[in-house]
Amino acid sequence: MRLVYPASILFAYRDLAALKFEPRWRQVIAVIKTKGSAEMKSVLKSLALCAATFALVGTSGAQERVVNVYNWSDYIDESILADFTKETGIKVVYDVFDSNEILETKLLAGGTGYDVVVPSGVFLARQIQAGVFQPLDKSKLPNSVNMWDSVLDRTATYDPGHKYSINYMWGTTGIGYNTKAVKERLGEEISSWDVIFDPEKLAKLKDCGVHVLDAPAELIPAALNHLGKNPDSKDKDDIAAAEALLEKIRPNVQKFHSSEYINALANGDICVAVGWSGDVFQARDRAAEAKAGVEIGYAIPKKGALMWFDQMAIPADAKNVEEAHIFLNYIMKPEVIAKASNYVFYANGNKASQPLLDKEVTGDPAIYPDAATLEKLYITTPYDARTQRVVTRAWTKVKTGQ
Ligand code: N2P
Repeated sequence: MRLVYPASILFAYRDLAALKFEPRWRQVIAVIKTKGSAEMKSVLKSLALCAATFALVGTSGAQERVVNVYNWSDYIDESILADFTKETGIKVVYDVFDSNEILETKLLAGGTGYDVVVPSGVFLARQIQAGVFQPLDKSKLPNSVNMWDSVLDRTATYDPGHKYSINYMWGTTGIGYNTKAVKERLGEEISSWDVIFDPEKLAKLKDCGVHVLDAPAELIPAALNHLGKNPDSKDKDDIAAAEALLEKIRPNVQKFHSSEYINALANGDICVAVGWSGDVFQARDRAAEAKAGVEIGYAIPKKGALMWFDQMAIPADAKNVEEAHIFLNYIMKPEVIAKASNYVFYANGNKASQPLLDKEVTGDPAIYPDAATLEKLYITTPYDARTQRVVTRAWTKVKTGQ
């Protein structure tokens, strides 16, 4: 148990300790020790014991409370972290990643040092099976009442009963593009995956720069969907067909990377990126701020796109479990998560936050999909270990050609 003593007591102890070393007090103590009555000596002993106790408790009480958070890059308004510390006294050590695979490798190895991590639902599901997380103490999460049924129903596929996770944000995997550069080369804006998966079309964009997410669990389903197959297929022949299609596009892809495309799009360094909805909108925002004439669009292609859910969970070996719960509960405050969504342009799973969202966010069907958009979105389920090996091999071949 950690005791936090009021500052006044700690200061009194500090003054007492300082007095002890004053020459005058040293003399008094020496006199009591040699000539004092038994009663005086016992008072002195109690005082010394008191001081020692305060010294011990004082040190641990002054220890900083902390929560170590590992989240996706470009995924929060950092003033939220400062506000959290101001409100709770808990410092946030915030670290970022841009790939579920990287997070998963760390989680499976254990001892990450993180107290809160944010895998996508598909990955969370198999990490739960692997015993990577601890069950949430729901009594410490009263703000769960703010969550949205429609997202809870979907995320229950990955975490039944939401025993281990809360939703942070959700979004889609589509195509971000420089409207002018694409129009110049293709004569039209982007509305279909053909632009990516038809090598002839993609070749026309090669000169202005193409990035693709380094996310096999999202690109293989996108390729399967384009081929008219089930995007969630685990069939190895289907995966081989997706691999063959992806290999054909590689010569026109400048980079497989999952976060550089935001600035690259915004600066006009690339003209197309298979990317995540909110990230592309952040690129659009950065481009507008730079006022260099770059305009960015985002397409959820007409044949469909992946809808994913990023879930906050607490690793089984987290050290600051109490603080992690306080953090999760804070994130579920409507005004906090609304601030986050307004900043990163991703939808969240918090119903009570909706009246606080900017119109630009709620009114955009590429962020909060309307019924027609929702119809086009598909979800996926986890790969079993064997299929995962096939997918990992396929992806290495796609990226390296070997
Ligand atoms: C944030 C990207 C998170 C979406 N930059 C991927 N799940």
